[in-house]
Amino acid sequence: MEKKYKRTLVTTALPYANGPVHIGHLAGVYVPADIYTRFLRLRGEDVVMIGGSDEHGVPITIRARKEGVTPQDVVDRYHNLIKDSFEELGISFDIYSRTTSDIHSETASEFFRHIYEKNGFVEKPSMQLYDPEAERFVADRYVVGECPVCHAQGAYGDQCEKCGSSLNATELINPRCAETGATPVLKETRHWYLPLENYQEALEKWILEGHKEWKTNVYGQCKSWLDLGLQPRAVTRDLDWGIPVPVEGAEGKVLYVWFDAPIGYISNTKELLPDTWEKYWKDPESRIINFIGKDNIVFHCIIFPAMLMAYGDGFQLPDNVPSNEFLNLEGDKISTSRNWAVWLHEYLRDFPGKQDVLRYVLTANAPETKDNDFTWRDFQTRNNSELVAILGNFVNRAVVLTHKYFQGVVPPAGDFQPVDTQAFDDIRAAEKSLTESLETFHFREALRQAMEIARIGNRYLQETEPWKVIKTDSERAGAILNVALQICGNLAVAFEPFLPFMAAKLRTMLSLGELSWQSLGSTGLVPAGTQLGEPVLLFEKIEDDAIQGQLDRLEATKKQNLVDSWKPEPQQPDVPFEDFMKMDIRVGTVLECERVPKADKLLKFLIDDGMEKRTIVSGIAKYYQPEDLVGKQVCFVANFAPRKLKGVLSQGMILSAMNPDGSLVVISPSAEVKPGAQVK
Ligand code: B3M
Ligand code: ZN
Repeated sequence: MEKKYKRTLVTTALPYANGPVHIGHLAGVYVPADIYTRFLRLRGEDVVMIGGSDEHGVPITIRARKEGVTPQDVVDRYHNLIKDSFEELGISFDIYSRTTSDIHSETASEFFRHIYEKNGFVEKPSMQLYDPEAERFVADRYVVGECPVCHAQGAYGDQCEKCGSSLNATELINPRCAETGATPVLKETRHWYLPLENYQEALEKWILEGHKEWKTNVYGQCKSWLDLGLQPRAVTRDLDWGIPVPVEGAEGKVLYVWFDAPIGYISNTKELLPDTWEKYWKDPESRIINFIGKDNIVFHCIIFPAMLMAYGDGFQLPDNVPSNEFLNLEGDKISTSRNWAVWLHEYLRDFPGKQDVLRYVLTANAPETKDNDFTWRDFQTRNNSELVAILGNFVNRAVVLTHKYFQGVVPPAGDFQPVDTQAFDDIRAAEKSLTESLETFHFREALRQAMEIARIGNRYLQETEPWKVIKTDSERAGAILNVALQICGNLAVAFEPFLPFMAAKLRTMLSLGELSWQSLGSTGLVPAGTQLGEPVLLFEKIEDDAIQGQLDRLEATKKQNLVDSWKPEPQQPDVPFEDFMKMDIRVGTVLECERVPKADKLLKFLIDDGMEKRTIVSGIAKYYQPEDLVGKQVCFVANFAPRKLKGVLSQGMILSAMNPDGSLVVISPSAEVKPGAQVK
């Protein structure tokens, strides 16, 4: 339900500090949250935007063990990298903190203790895998073994990466502890559970009846969880990295990362606003909006709200939890472990000064209602034919012409002619749906409407042709440019949430002061007589070689992944020795070698086989220059029935070995032998 509100708390999911952030994170959470927050600020609303790194949990310790460093080293490195790159992209957090801060561990501990003291948890024994060698409990992720589904070796206790099945560590065949190699045993442990079933009714009422306006993916996921019936959820773990469980008899136990992380929103608000944080969380006239990824929906819509209810004390539940679908990259799922991603810090290095281009492309192509694909070609096209050709071009024409004809001084407005009125009517229509789209978290559509204002500007100049009018009627030409500059002023407002770097440049060019969203549609944003700044280009064309560089890097990653994940094919069934003896494999010397016309894979060999000469065609043209093979000795199957390949009769087959990427290497004897020698 839309509610009247006085202030808004915007939170963004806390990224794990176990790696840099990539375009998937940006498109799903941070860019939309930033657009929304900037929009509210521009409207003059009271809004704070809260972010931070999630520094606990198994992903951090896995990374640390892999690299042989401490978890603290890992989170220090990535927290700073993530924080700096967000800032450079213009994600305008009021605070970006971290869950290893003192204020966070105090807040999270107090949160747990308060619920504990209200008897809000249930303490229960359970059986868990234990590493007898290291003498500690092991998380599912730390147990490896044979996948019970596809029988691949090296499946993790929580998931098989080969077939994608999600698993329980107890299902693995031949399980071993990843760290010590010991066979894990089941051992009794005790944990505290939040009895979610006690909140089932309240959650149903709040979401299913009260928040039908949430995005269908969010509402749908909540509904299916609720329909299944909620179960108690463990909120503590036997681990050594995390916030110690702050009650007696809990040695060696820490808070479950999904218990502590969302409390990070509260601690970070406290850190930002030590005196006034409570009104953002507890005043019914405040609104809380959680921007999250779709894999975090249940935690934000079911578990965290249940925690807040359990705590009580006036904590409000979120008003909306906007969540996008996933962004893919060049047709493939983004994956940190396969390095299949565009990393923000690398983008900023490779495309300096082009923060807005990424923000634009990720918004124009945002996976709002379905998974979407990021491609470098689309990135280039959107820059060159939209940002440069439509937005940049319009602003440039208006400002350059004003400099050319009026020394950069904004000429007076004339009496409006129908074409002028029409332009402003069109802008007001675009502005209306722009505002509505922003209010309802439809950022793609909002951006389209902002871009529509630039299109209106281009159409206006096309129709009014001030470069012609100036020859006969300089007053009217001035009035036309006045309108064009007012459209530029509108663009500076409309684009500020989306492309803040461009908007700042444009404001300087137009000598505009503080802007407000309410001035959108205005015909007097840039007063007559204003001296404009020097014209600067808002966007530059992106050339093919910059794009090719990115595509080459991805290609190299793909190859590397094939090599890394390569395993020998399983062995073929046994065959009798006589079958092998039927194959007549021999060594021959290459006398001639050339490409087969119109067949880009094939090479044609003339081979000295010790008897006569024979012709053999082989599909290795991609991997060899024909002249490099002349004089080499090769092995070939001599007794295949001859067959025609692209019109050439091939009398045998040259043997080669295949690399993980599919490339072929010809097999040669390790010392020279007589042509015709048999291979046995
Ligand atoms: N760190 C999961 C993620 O990065 C988790 C979000 C926490 S939000 C409180 O997707
Ligand atoms: Zn499997």
